[in-house]
Amino acid sequence: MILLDGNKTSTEIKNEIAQEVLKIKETGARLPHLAVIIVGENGASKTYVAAKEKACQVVGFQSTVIEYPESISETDLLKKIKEINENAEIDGLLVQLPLPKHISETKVTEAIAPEKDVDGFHPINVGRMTQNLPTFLSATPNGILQLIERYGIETAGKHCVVIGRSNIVGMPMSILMARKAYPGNTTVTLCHSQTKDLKTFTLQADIIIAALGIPEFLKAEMVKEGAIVIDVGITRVKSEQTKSGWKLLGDVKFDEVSPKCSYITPVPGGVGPMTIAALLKNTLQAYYSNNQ
Ligand code: BQF
Repeated sequence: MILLDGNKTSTEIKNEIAQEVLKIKETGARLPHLAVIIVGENGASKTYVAAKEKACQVVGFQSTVIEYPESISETDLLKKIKEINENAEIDGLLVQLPLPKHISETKVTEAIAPEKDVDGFHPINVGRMTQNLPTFLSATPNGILQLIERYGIETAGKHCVVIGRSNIVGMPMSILMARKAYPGNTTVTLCHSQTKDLKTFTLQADIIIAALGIPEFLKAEMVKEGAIVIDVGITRVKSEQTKSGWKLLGDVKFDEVSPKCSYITPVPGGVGPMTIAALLKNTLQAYYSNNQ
């Protein structure tokens, strides 16, 4: 069993980006700049935004975090997005999800200029992804592809079972793994909450991407010997073992599944850090494509 180390791989990617930033600095040009908007007091969201801000600092990007109270109106939020869209000094913009119920995530997503949409959530960018056109691949799927690529894992002709059909992970992942590309060229089965007898599918999988958001859902009896397992789950549960009082659980019962795997991602330290690295990659891509 080989551990797909997201901490190590994301550090490598961040080092490469930091090198690029040094080259940019030498030319005297302005630096890549990511703006993040966060609304309300969701603890997990705050952690994620802090991780993104820290990562920008590590590679030498400029970053701006804009915090609004839960009470901000949709109109005011959309106004701010428009202002950032028009700000030539900012390359990438993301609005941390989820948003409070009185704000439409669809309207917000569609308000972000597609060329600054480093999360790749705008319908234009999702459409471009499905057609294999240049775009921003959303951070989690992009991070997973990076991990597969950097470990040199063969994918062509394999059977990839994706569990979960969210707009953020399952749906794009299924499309990306079916693309005529590397990583890709797999035969994809997209399973979800209405799938009957899920186990018959997962047992046939060479690659399983678990993105359903149910902690420790995937058990050893559901996995074929030698399978590659990518765990996208990150549910925070209370724990007495950690200082913070929290621990992260994946969608995979790691202790029993990992001995059967050829490769598997841990949680934490697997897909999570790759998501952050992919966001930085997208921001650098936005910088280059909007700047020349
Ligand atoms: C790790 C996210 C669900 C909903 C919205 C490192 C992150 C997580 C885990 C992180 C995530 C998940 C992010 C680890 C960003 C990934 O060490 O395992 C980093 O910060 N993520 C997000 O911004 O929004 C989410 C998951």
